[in-house]
Amino acid sequence: MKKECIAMLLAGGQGSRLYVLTGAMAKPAVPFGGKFRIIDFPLSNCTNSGIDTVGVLTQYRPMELNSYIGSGQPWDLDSSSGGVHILPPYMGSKGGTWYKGTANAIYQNIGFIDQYQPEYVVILSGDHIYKMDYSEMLRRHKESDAACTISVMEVPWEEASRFGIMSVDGEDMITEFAEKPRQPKSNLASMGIYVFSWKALRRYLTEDEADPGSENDFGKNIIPKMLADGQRMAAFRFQGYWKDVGTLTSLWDANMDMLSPESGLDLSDESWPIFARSVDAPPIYMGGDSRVSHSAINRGCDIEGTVENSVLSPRVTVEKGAKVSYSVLLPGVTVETGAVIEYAIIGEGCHIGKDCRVGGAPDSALDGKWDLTVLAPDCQLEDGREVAPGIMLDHHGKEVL
Ligand code: ADQ
Ligand code: ADP
Repeated sequence: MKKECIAMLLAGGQGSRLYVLTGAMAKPAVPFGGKFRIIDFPLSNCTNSGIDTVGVLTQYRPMELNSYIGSGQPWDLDSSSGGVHILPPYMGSKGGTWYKGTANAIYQNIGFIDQYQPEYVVILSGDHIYKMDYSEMLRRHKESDAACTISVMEVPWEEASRFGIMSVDGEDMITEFAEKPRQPKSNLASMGIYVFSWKALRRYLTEDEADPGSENDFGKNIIPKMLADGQRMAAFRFQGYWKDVGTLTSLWDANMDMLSPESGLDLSDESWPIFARSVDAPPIYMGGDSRVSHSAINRGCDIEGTVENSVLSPRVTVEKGAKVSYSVLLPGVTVETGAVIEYAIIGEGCHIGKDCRVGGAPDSALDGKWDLTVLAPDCQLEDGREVAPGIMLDHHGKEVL
């Protein structure tokens, strides 16, 4: 069946910079904001933008992601004429092969895309927190008669070398592009979100595969090649909140941003809902001595202690006299009596024993920069354990790094 536009969501990266949090699951499956997984954002954006056909390219530890996506019903992506399709790497007769770069992942799924004979393909990343109307980007693509449109935003100069960086002309058509340049010439950054005319992309993917020197990556190979060939490449300026949550600090930041409307990340906006597969759990219980402020608390939580400036996923228990502040607690964490958690990300199912001290306040000597404390899922801390700021523990409670 024919579709004007379909989306391909790259959800296969290892997410090694999230360390222990992605030991057992792909980055897009990591819980976010007490209620969501990271992948809820691009999937919901697709639905809200009127894209009803999405291929999700998985690779690294896909099980959790597969079962989370299921039939796609929470995002209204379970229609029989389109829907969400999980696309694992092709298993050849000699066993499985990993996708090489991001372009190779799409190349291996040309057959899937061709079924829909699309005019346009939107390429998305599985690790961004943002709300974007892809139909506006598609309009820009058509109006500028481009082969490729890249969504862009200005980033702080000191961060520019982490991104694809471009220069544009008076019409915002791209004139130069450099993937993660050491000496950035501008601070106009690629958000890694692309619209391609499928005919053009199909040809470039095929050519790129035939080049043994290529890393088969969009940013390193496909975009520079198209530009060098004089293809029309448009920039689409995005206004709004966007964060690549590929690092622990950025993941923590985005969770905190959710608590402050000034950040621009508003998840209560009914015109652009972010859908999630919700958990069945009893209502939140807050005991007589509980104190909760400036926090997001999800279902099934049982709070007897103090919670400030924190995000609590489902089924978190904070016992009497325990205190949690500036932290993100993933599902099923228990914090026993007298324990204190500050500036930390606590993995799923962790158990924090009585009177433990985990993390600490920012050191003013570090000029407002501090290291988060991070616990791997299922880590059990014995009573009274101290875990200093900036320490990461694996699921045995041993220090990592
Ligand atoms: P990076 O952030 O480095 O740069 P990249 O590692 O290419 O992005 O990953 C993009 C997405 O694809 C991620 O969601 C990742 O999980 C997924 N992915 C990676 N390899 C994959 C594979 N083989 N199969 C399936 N999925 C895979 C890109 C651009 C930059 C831009 C930034 C913005 O290259 O130009 O500035 O995104 O974040
Ligand atoms: P990070 O940069 O935090 O490691 P990414 O998700 O951006 O995380 O992935 C980094 C790179 O690792 C990607 O280019 C991806 O292709 C590669 N990669 C992902 N999974 C594997 C794997 N299982 N084996 C080898 N490389 C992988």
